[in-house]
Amino acid sequence: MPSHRLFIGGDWVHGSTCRVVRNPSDLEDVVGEYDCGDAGHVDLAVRAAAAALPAWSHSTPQQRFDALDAIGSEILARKTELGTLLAREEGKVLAEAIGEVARAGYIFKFFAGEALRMEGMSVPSVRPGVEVVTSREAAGVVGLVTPWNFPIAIPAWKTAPALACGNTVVLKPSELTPGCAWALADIISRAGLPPGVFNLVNGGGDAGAALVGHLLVNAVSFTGSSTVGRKIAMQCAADGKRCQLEMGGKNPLLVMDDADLELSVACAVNGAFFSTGQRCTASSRIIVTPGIYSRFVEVLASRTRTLRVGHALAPGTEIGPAVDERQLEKNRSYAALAEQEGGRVLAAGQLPDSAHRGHYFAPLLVTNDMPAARLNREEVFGPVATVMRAHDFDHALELANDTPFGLSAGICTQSLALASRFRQKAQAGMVMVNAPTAGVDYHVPFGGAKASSMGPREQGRAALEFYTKVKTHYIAP
Ligand code: UN1
Repeated sequence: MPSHRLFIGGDWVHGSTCRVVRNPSDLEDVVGEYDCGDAGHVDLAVRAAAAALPAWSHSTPQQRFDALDAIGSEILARKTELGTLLAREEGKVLAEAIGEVARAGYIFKFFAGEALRMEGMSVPSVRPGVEVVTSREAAGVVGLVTPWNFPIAIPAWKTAPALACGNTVVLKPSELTPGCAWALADIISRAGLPPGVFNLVNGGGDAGAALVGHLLVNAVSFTGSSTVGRKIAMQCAADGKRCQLEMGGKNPLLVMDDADLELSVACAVNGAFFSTGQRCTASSRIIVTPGIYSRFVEVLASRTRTLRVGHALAPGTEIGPAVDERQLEKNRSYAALAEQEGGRVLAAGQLPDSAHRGHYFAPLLVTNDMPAARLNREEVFGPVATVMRAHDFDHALELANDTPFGLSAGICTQSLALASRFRQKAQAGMVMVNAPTAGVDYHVPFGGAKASSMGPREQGRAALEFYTKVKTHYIAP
């Protein structure tokens, strides 16, 4: 099988090493071989992007619209094929994987339109006869560093606004999921963009660090761990680059006495366990008030036990494998904390018969009422959720906000008053009422409070704040 190359300056070029990706559902299926680049490849890609910037940043909005719209159409037309690739590569169950690919397609279509709407303002000047207007210009060469858990949607939601605003791009996706990024690059390579406008360098942390630290890169957008995100923030501050960071979450889902039982269980199962818990928006702390506690826990526990864990491509699978051995071990080490930290296992899912053949981990539901427990503070990134008992709404809110993170927060209640208080007081960038904490629209701002995010929001029109610079023009008669 020929290895898939890097895309630099409009050419497919060899990397320095090669990575064989295996399907985490069975460890046998070879998804593909992908070249990985090093700092030298990153340098070539950034230089190609810098050379392409003057022309692309002055291309017509129509040209950018046409390219992005065509990319979106192609992604949508191939959503089943690409969804299958995603499921094989990352282990996301097929229906969710196809949904993610469709999301990527719609993101390109949404940002195609934004290329036509890079609006400025006209403001009366304080000086007589002077006219003041603002316009938006491309931020420059942007470095995009993306994670494995949404291996096509996140590259799409950074690349599409970047290109729409006239930036040129170097994408460095996670080394665990180079296949989806490669497929996206392949589609982009056929969309008629000038060479160097979009570049792909698959690779590991060294390639990412080279990209972030490259002096010709003007802006860095990153989604991933807090540890790496903070290093990137420091590097960008030292270099004077703008940066946008989307990091972890420890998202609470509140279940109030008056909540609809079935709906709250569905929200908890979806938020905590779907996508194998591998979402920064996962509901990892489920906070429940006394009037519904025992009924809710009983139904949620029985649903947890019957979740179908298995091969991501098998019909009926609800929970796929962990992405790799490292994540599987991480899940296991947090599972071991359940009892060590004084909690109790409420329910565990069933492993499939073929569990030894993939990175499978059974969903785990644990009680732990201690806000200081590691299970209530640290992001697991696996299908592990704690159930916490709250005395009442105020206590539930206090527990919900007692975390360094602040990405997403949900409440299940039939009370408009409680929902409103929660929407006002939750320390989170996204608030969900009677909906899971995970699963967001593609055309509205995405991002968190506190340690979850830094810099301007992603997605929707808010993304333009990051990918453009404002210029103010004073025109005297
Ligand atoms: C979603 O919940 O629909 O890495 C998207 C993540 C987020 C994306 C979540 N950046 O999980």
